[in-house]
Order: sequence, then C-alpha cells, then structure tokens
Amino acid sequence: MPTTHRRACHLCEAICGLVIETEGEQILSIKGDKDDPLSRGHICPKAVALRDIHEDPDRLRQPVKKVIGDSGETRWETLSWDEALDTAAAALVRTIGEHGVHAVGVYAGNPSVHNYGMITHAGNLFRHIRTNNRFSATSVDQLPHHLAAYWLYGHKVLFAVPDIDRTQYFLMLGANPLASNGSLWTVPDVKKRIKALQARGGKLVVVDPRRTETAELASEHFFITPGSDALLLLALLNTLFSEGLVDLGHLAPFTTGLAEVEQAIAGFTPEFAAPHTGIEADAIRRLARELSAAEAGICYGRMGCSTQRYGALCQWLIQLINIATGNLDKPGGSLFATPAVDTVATSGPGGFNRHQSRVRGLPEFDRELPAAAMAEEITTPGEGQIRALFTGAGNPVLSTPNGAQLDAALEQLDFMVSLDPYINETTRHADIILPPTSPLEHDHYDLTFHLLAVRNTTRYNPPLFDKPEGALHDWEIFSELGKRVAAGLGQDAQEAVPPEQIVDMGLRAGPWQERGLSLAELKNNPSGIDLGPLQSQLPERLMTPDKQIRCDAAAPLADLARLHAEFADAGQQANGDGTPLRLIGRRHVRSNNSWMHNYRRLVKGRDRCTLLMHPDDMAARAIADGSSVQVRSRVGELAVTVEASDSMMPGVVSLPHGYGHNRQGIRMDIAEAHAGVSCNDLTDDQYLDELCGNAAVNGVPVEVSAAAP
Ligand SMILES: Nc1nc2c(c(=O)[nH]1)N[C@H]1C(S)=C(S)[C@@H](COP(=O)(O)OP(=O)(O)OC[C@H]3O[C@@H](n4cnc5c(=O)[nH]c(N)nc54)[C@H](O)[C@@H]3O)O[C@H]1N2
Ligand SMILES: Nc1nc2c(c(=O)[nH]1)N[C@H]1C(S)=C(S)[C@@H](COP(=O)(O)OP(=O)(O)OC[C@H]3O[C@@H](n4cnc5c(=O)[nH]c(N)nc54)[C@H](O)[C@@H]3O)O[C@H]1N2
Ligand code: SF4
Ligand SMILES: [Mo]
Repeated sequence: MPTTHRRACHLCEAICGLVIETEGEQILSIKGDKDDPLSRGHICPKAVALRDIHEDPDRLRQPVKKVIGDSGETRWETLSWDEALDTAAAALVRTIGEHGVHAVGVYAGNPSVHNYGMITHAGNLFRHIRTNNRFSATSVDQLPHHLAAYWLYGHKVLFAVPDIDRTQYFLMLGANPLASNGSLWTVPDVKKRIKALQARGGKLVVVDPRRTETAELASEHFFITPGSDALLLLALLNTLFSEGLVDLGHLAPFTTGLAEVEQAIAGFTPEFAAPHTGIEADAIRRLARELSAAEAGICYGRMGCSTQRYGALCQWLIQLINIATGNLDKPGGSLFATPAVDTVATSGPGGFNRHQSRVRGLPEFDRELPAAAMAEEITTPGEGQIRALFTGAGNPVLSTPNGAQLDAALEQLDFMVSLDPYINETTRHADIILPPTSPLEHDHYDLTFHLLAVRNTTRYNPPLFDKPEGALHDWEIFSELGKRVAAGLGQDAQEAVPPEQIVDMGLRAGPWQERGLSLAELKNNPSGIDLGPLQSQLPERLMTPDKQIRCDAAAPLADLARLHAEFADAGQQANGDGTPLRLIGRRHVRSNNSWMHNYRRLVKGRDRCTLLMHPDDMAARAIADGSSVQVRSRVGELAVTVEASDSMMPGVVSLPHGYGHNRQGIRMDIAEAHAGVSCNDLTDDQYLDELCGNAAVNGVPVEVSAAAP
C-alpha cells in the first residue's frame, strides 16, 4: 500500500510543498502540493532529485577515515560512530591544548541553513570552540545584506522582502530568480507572480550584464558593466533628492540621517554613472521617476549586487532607495515578514569589525571572517595559525575565490573533520568524514526561509523514513561531538533536546501564539498554515535601540570615497579598449551550487559548464563558437568550451560555479563524468569588497584566448 507524505523541499529558498508517495523503502513519485499556501503546487526539476539524493550509492552511510597505504595511496575505511567521534574530538582538543582555540578553523556551508537541526544544534559544538577563525558561505554570498540590515534596522537578519504579489513596479538588479527560484526572497513560482504583475499593468525592469531568463520575461532590460551598480543606485537616489521625489510617507517619524546621505552623494549624478555603467543618464532619471511614481514599488538586488567589489554599498543603497520612496514597510513595496518562529527575536543583532583576520586584517561580521582569507590563515605561520579544521555542509574548494589555493592549503592541516554526506573536492582532505542521515530521514522546519517569504505561512515537515539503525542526524553529530570536545576541555556540555522541541517552544512564544500555533497544530495541517500577506509593522519591528531607521551609518558613507576614487577618471570607461574582460557567474535551474551534479536526472542534456561570450568579443580574438578557449585571471587559468551568445553584454563573459569535479580522489561518479571546470580557480581571493571582505566573484578581470591547437 503506497503512503502519501507531505513535505517541503529544502533544496533551495523557495521551500515548495511536495506530495511524495512511497511504498516501503521505495519512492514512487514526487509532485507539487497544491494545498501549500505559499508554493501552491509549484515545483522545479530539482524536486525529483530528492529521491536521487536519498538513493545515491555514493552518499556515505557510515563514518569513514582516511588511511594512507604503504605505497602512498589513499583509502577510506569505515569506522564506528564512537571511534569516529572520539578520534575527531581528541584531535580538536589536542589542537586547542597545544596551540590555543584559534588554531581550530570552522567553515559552515550553505545547506546548514536548509537543515534546521544544523541551525539549532551547531552551537552544541561551537560553544566549546570559540575560535576567531570561523568562516562560512555568507562571505561569498549575502554578507552585504546582513550589514545593510544591521546598519539600517539594527539586526543582521531583519531583511525586507519584496512584496511582488501586490507591487506595480519592480526594479531588479543582479538576480535571476527564474533560475535560482529567488534568494533572500522565498518566492515559489516566481514566473507566475511576474506574469501576474505584468497582467495588472505593472512593470519589471531587470539590470544585468546578461540577458537572463528573467530579463527575457521583463518589461525592460538594461545591460550594466559588472561592478558598477553602486553608481547606478547612487544616481537613482541622487535623482530622487534633486527632483524632489523623496517621500518617506509613514516612515518619516522614525527615519534619521537621510539628509547626511543626500549631502554625501551629491556628486554621484546620472551623468557620472552613465559612462561607467553603460546606462544613459536620461534612462537612469526615468527609472527614478517611474519608481517614485508607482503606487507601490520595489528595488531589489541579489548575487550580482552582493558578490562584487561594492556589494555592501549596493545593498545599503537599495534599502535607502526603498526608504526614500516610502516603499519600505508598505504593501506592494518591501516588508518584513512575521515568521511563526521568529529568529530575529531569538538571535543576536550581529556586530561588525570587532576583530580582524590575523594575516590581512579583514573585518569580522557576526563573529565570522571572510572566506577569502581562509587559505592564508592556514598557510601563514605564527600564533593563531589554523592547524585543524571542521567543515560542515560546505565545499569551499569549489565555492570560494581562488579555490585551488585553498585546495592546496587544506593539505597542510594537521587534522580535518567534515560533517558531510560526500567525499568531494573539499572533504577529500579530511581525516574523518561524519555523514548525516539523508534529508528524508529527518524532519524539517524552515527557520530561515519563512523569514524571507512573500507570504506568512508555516509548516512542519515530518521525515519520510525512519533513520537507519545506528545513523545520526546532523544535530546529533554536532551534539555528540560537542559533548566529547567539552569533556576533553573539562567544560560542561549542553544537553541536546531534539530540534522539534525547540520549534515547538518557538511557535508557542512566537508572534502568532494567539493563533494557538504549536508543533501539534502544525502536524494537524500537513500542507502548512496560511497566516496571510505580509504586514506593515514599523517602527515596532525595528531592532535599533531608539526604534529609528538609521540611514547615516559611518562605514558605507566612508566607503563612497573608495568608489569615487575608482571611477573618478571620467575618461576611462570600464570596458573600453584594452581593458580586460569581466567574468560573471550563472545559475541553472537543474543545478545547485557544487553538490547536485551527482544525480543523473539533473545532469542529463547538454554541457552546461560553458563560457558564454559575445560574438564581437569572439571575433576580436579569432575565437570560434564551440571551440576550447583558455581563460586566465591573476590567480589561475583553465580551458573551457566557449558558446557565442548575444545575451552577453560585450566585454563580459559568464561561467557557472560549482563544477570542477575532476580532482583526484572524489567519490561522486556521475559528477566526475560531468566534471566541468571550477570558475573559482579563476576568481581571486584578493578581489573583494574591501569594506566588508565579501568575495567579489562577479566582475573578475580575465583574458580569453583561443586555445593553442
Ligand atoms: N538552480 C539553482 N538555484 C539556486 C542556486 C543554484 O546554484 N542553482 N543557488 C542558490 C543560492 S546559494 C543563491 S545565493 C541564490 C542566488 O540567487 P540569484 O542571485 O537570483 O541568482 P544568480 O543566478 O546568481 O543571479 C545573479 C545575477 O547577477 C548577474 N550579475 C553578475 N554580475 C553583476 C553585476 O555586477 N551587476 C549586476 N546588476 N548583475 C550582475 C548575473 O548575470 C546573474 O544573472 O540561488 C539559489 N538557488
Ligand atoms: N564563482 C562563484 N562562486 C560562488 C557563487 C557564485 O555565484 N559564483 N555562489 C556562492 C554562494 S551564493 C554560495 S551559498 C556558496 C556555497 O558554498 P558552499 O556552501 O561551500 O558549497 P555547496 O556547494 O553548497 O556545498 C554544500 C556541501 O554540503 C553538503 N551537504 C548537502 N546537504 C547536506 C546536509 O544536509 N548536511 C550536511 N552535513 N551536508 C550537506 C554537500 O555534500 C556539499 O559538500 O558558493 C558561493 N560561491
Ligand atoms: S524551486 Fe525546486 S529546488 Fe527550490 S524548493 Fe522548489 S522544488 Fe525545491
Ligand atoms: Mo548562496
């Protein structure tokens, strides 16, 4: 007899509801759940890969340790959980004893936020390893958003969510939700929502160096020179000020510091922006007027505006534009969600630059250092050098800039332990790998993405399968390892309660407690509970001590000088003759960062790890479509197949990240057969947003030439 399960997909931020049929251990089908009030039945091709992940023979089911054979060959041997955890804890404790706590490094990857037990229980380990050398995917991603939220609203995760379902005007920069399904913006079935916006007479404007799938759908698309968005955003804001279009509306009584901003940005006119961005001054003025005239409008920017040299300025300016047009906290503008378990209330506000990285002096944010500094912190001798590393749900060798350098650095470690289901480009360097249960063997509650969702909803996701005998969930591994490290250090360990109990408490104490929410109530509503559209809630929701929106944060204001200095030479066009090409990334709906290339159904079809290049740029270099080209940057060089595409802005080339599965000793058969090359062998650990240390994986200068025959 088949059993029907209802569960949200955890693979990306869209958290689509699914209906999954199983019989015994077999998964029979995976479909969209029409009763999910957020996703309304939508799914993408990755949903079916949940089955492939669960069944993947390459997915580790037991801890493994690396053994070097007599002739130097590497073998992986399974070992018991007790032996694996005891050995890992002993090595961490030994490192701390001999070299101090900063000698242990930690890297947490993206799936950590898609797996609630990792959020609730990582502290069970990390509270015993209070190292300065903490890193995560945040600094190759959304760090600028945290900073903007922290500066303006007083809390690192108080993110305003684009209210696409009620807006009339949407200005989108550096995001491709048709491929990504939305980011810092939980918006399942974004395509339908964009079409609905257009059907009611609204407009979507996309600004992107590539005419993406989203740009194709847009009402208007502008190419922009990579890395120049801050100039465009400043020119928009400048126009709002100079044309008297600033209208704070209901925000006025609790908004401070906008006059200081007006003064500081006076020189950043549309005429200043035009030659560098490639967007004409008149068009910039028109965009500012359209946005301010719209009944409700949105300015939103994502990866292309974050992982570039002025990411923090960009994200701060985007919020300022939403504030200046009175579109923050307004239906149809950008509003704060009201999640049933409120992580804003239960986490600290964050903090910036309270300590710096040892070698390069890069600033911390929320007790983490920029991932671009990880390799040098491992290889540079001295007090505080990283000698042992814990990675959890991360693949920084493929995901962080100058991955090849990190790849080599990991070899120098005394000890490495990885919490991960695969032997991949990063974990192959580990001494011990601790694999968690499959996603379908544990429950899930989205602590992260309800906070970013276009509608307030809540749902609990029970496991489909019992966990196999002896297996451990991620949260249990954190707790068990934490317990052993604590014992070794003579500290008290935290008693581990299951994450569902933490969620139950969060629901009962949360903003919807009057609705009687509890875990039991959610279990009675397996497709989720609708809590309605996003609501205005300022100034109460602000986390600044004085309940004011603070527009005049010193750090971004000071950073304007760096921006101005770079672009002040008006004669120098960013992509004029003789300047290098600019490398940007690309996402595809059938892929997800570095770890979803091992599933046959997702990798089938044509090679997707290709370099897109404008035909004029190819002609200028005598490069033939479909040929192999050499791509060179300051740090690396690789060969890849080129595809001619007039969807590219001239002067810009695009290569997806997350490939490069051709390294020795990984155990992911299908991925190895579709290896591709790693874009992050070209991106540069020194090419950063200097304000915050976020990696600039977009806009990297590269040279491309025809490969020698
Ligand atoms: N299918 C799929 N979905 C995913 C992922 C995935 O790998 N695959 N990854 C998930 C993750 S971790 C994230 S963070 C999100 C990311 O979600 P998005 O940010 O929506 O996705 P990207 O495709 O990275 O979009 C960035 C866009 O910025 C453009 N761009 C590059 N440089 C610049 C620039 O300087 N200025 C401007 N204006 N644009 C620029 C690129 O051409 C690209 O279209 O996607 C998530 N969803
Ligand atoms: N050039 C370039 N580089 C980029 C980007 C880009 O656009 N361009 N995007 C950046 C972005 S947005 C991100 S988020 C990062 C991602 O960077 P990372 O988070 O470092 O890399 P992922 O590819 O997400 O790797 C996820 C790892 O987690 C493991 N994993 C999957 N599920 C689980 C689980 O449930 N538990 C555990 N313990 N492990 C699990 C996988 O096996 C894999 O090893 O990459 C960044 N790097
Ligand atoms: S869009 Fe696809 S990967 Fe993302 S949650 Fe929905 S089904 Fe899963
Ligand atoms: Mo990301």
